[in-house]
Amino acid sequence: MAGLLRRAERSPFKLLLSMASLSVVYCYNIDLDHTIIFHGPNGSFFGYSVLEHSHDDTRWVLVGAPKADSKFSSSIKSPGSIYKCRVHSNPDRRCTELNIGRENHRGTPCGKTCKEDRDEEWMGVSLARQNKADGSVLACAHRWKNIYYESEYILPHGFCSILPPNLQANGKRLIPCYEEYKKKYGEEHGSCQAGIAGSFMERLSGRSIDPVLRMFGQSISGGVDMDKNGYHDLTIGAFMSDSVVLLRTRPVISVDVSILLPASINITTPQCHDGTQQVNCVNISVCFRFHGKHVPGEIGLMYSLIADIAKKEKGQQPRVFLVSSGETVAQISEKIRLSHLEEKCEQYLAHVKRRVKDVISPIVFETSYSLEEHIVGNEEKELPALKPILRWKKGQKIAQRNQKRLPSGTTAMPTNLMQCATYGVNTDRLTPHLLNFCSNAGSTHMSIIQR
Ligand SMILES: [Ca+2]
Repeated sequence: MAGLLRRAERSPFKLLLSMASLSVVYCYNIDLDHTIIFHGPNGSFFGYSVLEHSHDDTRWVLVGAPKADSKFSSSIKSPGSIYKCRVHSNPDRRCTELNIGRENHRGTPCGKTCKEDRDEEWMGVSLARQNKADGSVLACAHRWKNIYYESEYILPHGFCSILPPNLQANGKRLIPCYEEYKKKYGEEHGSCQAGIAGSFMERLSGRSIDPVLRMFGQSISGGVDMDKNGYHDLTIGAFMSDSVVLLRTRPVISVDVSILLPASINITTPQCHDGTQQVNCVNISVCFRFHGKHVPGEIGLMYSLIADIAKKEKGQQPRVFLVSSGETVAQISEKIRLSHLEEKCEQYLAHVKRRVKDVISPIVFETSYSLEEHIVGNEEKELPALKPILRWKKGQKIAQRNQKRLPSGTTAMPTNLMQCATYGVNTDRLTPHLLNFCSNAGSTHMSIIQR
């Protein structure tokens, strides 16, 4: 631990980010390239506690600095303070001390047998909020003392303030361990003290956060969408370097891909010409669309269309070839740009090889894709839109094989090939087949059945 802290002092952010990257295993869509860092006074333990707060459409990072001086309590010795740091419209990442309406002299009455001593009270040792939007904030100082019986006893009751959601100075005071005329502690004292210093930490232990991260930034706060991109973000304190880091969450998008093929082709009259002779051919449409929350601008998608992938996977020659710039190829790679929910389709032509031996096994087209650039017009410099990532299901390839979109209630079987299906050839109802000897309507033909 000592070694860790020494390293932290030398290069606090590198260490913090390397630790944060450990947690990427769990939070794979946390962005580490556009961190927002707030700093506090040196040696103030700024970041000992942190809290994401939202009020009236404004987002704040609240930071406890329990060893700070307070400008609102200048005659008190380092009582600690709470800072508020605005997320938007704050290019300099400035934080200002919150006036929580405390007294500025020793011995202020706080009850019938209560006089407060705020010297080094550790205000900001813990911060918590009501679990709802626009909730109140609880800020505590566990070393606050009652000096009413000063000559006999000093009673370190601890003190909390309940701050209103608008963070104004008219909060409620709370001295949970104080009882009138009581000079000594009973058994219950331990638990009320724990409530002051430990409420936040108890809440933390319930979270499944990387233990290494917690060891470094003992404070962490989440659950609020700090940059309004539709996803909750994470704020981590690094009090040994008097800093707090806001890590934003990248949008997650899903891409819908459809590969559309005709219902069948009649091979008795080849429709295309390959330069030397007539060949059978098929038109293919590949359509793309993406959806996700709050993805402005356009995304670039790199994709490949592969013909007869099942044969290719077996190391065999494909039976159909895609036509690209006058050449026949087994695979085409291209790029497309899409905006949110906009569907774009590309048309391709494939030639069926002459004298195909295997006319039974299905012909499968596959499109694989990956995310390229994210283009946002009028880029906001302060909180730039984060590049989305593709939703990735465990064990799933980012690819789509041909399926036909059908009007609901219909079956996909082409009617003129029903008889072929009864031969038991077309068992895989989702893939097209090359078939022959389908004697339907008295003619022998070779077909691609599309399901
Ligand atoms: Ca967010």
